Amino acid sequence: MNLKRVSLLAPCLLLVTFCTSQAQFEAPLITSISSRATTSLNGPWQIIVDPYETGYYDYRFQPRADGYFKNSKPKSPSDLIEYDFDSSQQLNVPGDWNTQDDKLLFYEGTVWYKRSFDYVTKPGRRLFVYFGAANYLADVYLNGQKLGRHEGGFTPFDFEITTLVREKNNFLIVKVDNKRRRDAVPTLNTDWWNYGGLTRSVTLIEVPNTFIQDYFLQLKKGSLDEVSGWIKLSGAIGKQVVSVEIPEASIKQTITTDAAGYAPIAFKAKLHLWSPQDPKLYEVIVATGDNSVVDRIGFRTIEARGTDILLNGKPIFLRGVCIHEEAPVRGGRAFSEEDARILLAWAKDLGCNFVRLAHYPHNENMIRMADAMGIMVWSEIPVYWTIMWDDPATFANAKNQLSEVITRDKNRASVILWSVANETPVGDARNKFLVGLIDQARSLDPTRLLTAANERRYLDPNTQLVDDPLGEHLDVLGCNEYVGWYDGLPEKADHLTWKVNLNKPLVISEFGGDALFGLHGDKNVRWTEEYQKNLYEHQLAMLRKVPSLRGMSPWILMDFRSPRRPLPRIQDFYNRRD
Ligand code: GCB
Repeated sequence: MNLKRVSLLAPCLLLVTFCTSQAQFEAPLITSISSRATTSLNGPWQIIVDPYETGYYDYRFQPRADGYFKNSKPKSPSDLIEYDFDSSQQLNVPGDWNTQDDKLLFYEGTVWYKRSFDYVTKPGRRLFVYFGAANYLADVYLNGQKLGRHEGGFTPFDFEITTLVREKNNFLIVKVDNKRRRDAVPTLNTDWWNYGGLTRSVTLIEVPNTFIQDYFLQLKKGSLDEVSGWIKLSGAIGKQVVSVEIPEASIKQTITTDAAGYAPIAFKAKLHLWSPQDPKLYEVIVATGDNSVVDRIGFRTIEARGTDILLNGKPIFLRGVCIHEEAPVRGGRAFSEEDARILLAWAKDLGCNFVRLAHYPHNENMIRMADAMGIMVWSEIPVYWTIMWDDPATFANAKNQLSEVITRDKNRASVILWSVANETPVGDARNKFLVGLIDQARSLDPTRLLTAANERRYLDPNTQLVDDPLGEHLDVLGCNEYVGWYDGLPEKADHLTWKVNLNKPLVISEFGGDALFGLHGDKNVRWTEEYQKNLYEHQLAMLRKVPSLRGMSPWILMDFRSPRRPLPRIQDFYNRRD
């Protein structure tokens, strides 16, 4: 080969490689997508179940250049192509695959999703594809080109596809893999169903070249009349003028960003405060050039002082219940506004002003519904049980999931607590890992309280001690206990005293016992409603005596599927602790 030609070609090849590298499609998260110009890609998608990942790896287990993401078709009858999306099965998006096809109930592995669309982007506009969530690992391709990869099953991600989209026959292909991994977040072992798939909406977002990518507008910590935060533009060329308007409160502020499109903002505002009794939301309009976002934001403060939790400066008690993201009525992963309305209405019927959304970020409908219904929320990431505390990649993953949920929900008044972990074993590596997450949460959101659901221990047979060293770094101490279920019989609660080593509010974030709906018997017989009722009576009598108790969320609002629960006729793969 002519070497001169090679050296001339090399920069061009590099340029081509650069132009089509994944980095150009990676995009910072766009927030408040419900008030953007969007096109839904929900509905039926073609799918290929691929347990051996044949569409990704060749027979030497090397990534294939001609994987399923190419959506190849035979060009002549002699061509060998061993897959075909268009004649394959369909599944609905959003939705887990497990409950849409009996064969997939226990499936853990790869499923390829494909959806075609036409799209005409107006000149001067940019286009993004936004995924509400994909459980767990998603590799995303448009028209055969890789856009990127996202890890984490419960948080949103997006890619910019402006340069790749064409007017006709775009094909968007996503490889979704829900294999559990020891180093993942969550890890191999949980107590919930590993629902796989494109479990939340997929949306195209069209915006002008310069647009409002994100903003943070909340009452400043401790202030009832000062809003403070920031605005972030994408695609800003030089300084830009941005306005923030709250028409109902006659507020209009104008600020100028720096050259990178960022501007801090602070202004005095006399606002009707958000609370469970009166969940007031204001229309807030953020605008720049020809782009505006109209959000509905509630304003309130949340603080911890001594053992009290203060909402708008006044002590509150969190009357809660835990909820898994399990769809009411139809089962499977919940995702819709209707699912959220039903679940939260049930919580309200029980007298709740608070819900713990266990054990991972729930869909945005849930949070927005809680805003509208006046229910305070504990939001959590799946740092659950036995994470690989020493692995920097695991930490980076957890930190990223935390950052994504905070980015998505930081303007929601209902969210009062970020929880960084559930029932994790005390130890140096774990403490360091979790303190790292707490620092990250505080740096992204200085307004909310930090918590975690910790375990407790026996100081002596009659004394429960809450003294997890993580407590020092938290604002609210969360604690799970199963006295009367995993820990003795219900009556055991009668002679237990609680000691807490820190002068901070305590929330009993889980307690309870299982019962099969409709199963009756003596109160000493496990799984009966009578056992469960008796357990709650003893629990409540005990908890009433805990001086720093400022909230509780029994386990759990609704039965949920779990592979850890095989007992025939009683559990049948459901955790029955509702
Ligand atoms: C717990 C866990 C929760 C389980 C529950 C149970 O402590 O935090 O995820 O589902 O107990 O039912 O055992």
